[in-house]
Amino acid sequence: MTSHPDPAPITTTEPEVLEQLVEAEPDAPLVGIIMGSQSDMDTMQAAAKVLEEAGITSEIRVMSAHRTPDLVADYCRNARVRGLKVLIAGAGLSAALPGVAAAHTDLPVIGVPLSSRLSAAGGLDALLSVAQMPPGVPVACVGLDNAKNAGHLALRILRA
Ligand code: RP5
Repeated sequence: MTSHPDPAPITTTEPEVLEQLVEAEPDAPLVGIIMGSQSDMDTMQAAAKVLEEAGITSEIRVMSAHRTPDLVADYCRNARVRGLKVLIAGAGLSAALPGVAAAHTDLPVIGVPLSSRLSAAGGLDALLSVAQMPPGVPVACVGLDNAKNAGHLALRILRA
């Protein structure tokens, strides 16, 4: 049997605590939406729209697991203490961003594989990169370019 190191301990936010947080800082973002390139923005904004329509504040940042790795690590390591509850991460090609985000935080990470113009296989490369995470470091992978579902899943997590 193969053994894997234990993942970081999981902590949960009670719904009442979430409500108190929203009441205390109504405009504080609860969801961080990150993406590997400015070219991902049009697709990823669908997640922010779903959240906005539900009255949930999000923030959007461009950062790349390959081009700006230190920025990604800093952002994800500080996400919980800044009050974020869920991260949504979109990337195309060798889409490392969602997995790297999950490596640096124990918040739930929703990955959005994106069909880049340079994809070798119509986005399948990104889909597999996001979905095929090693045991203990989960990423919830939605469908190709389906940032809208990432927004809906984030809402369900916040309301769980
Ligand atoms: C990925 O490479 C990005 O997430 C984007 O989907 C893709 C292409 O990036 P650009 O060349 O448009 O910046 O890292």
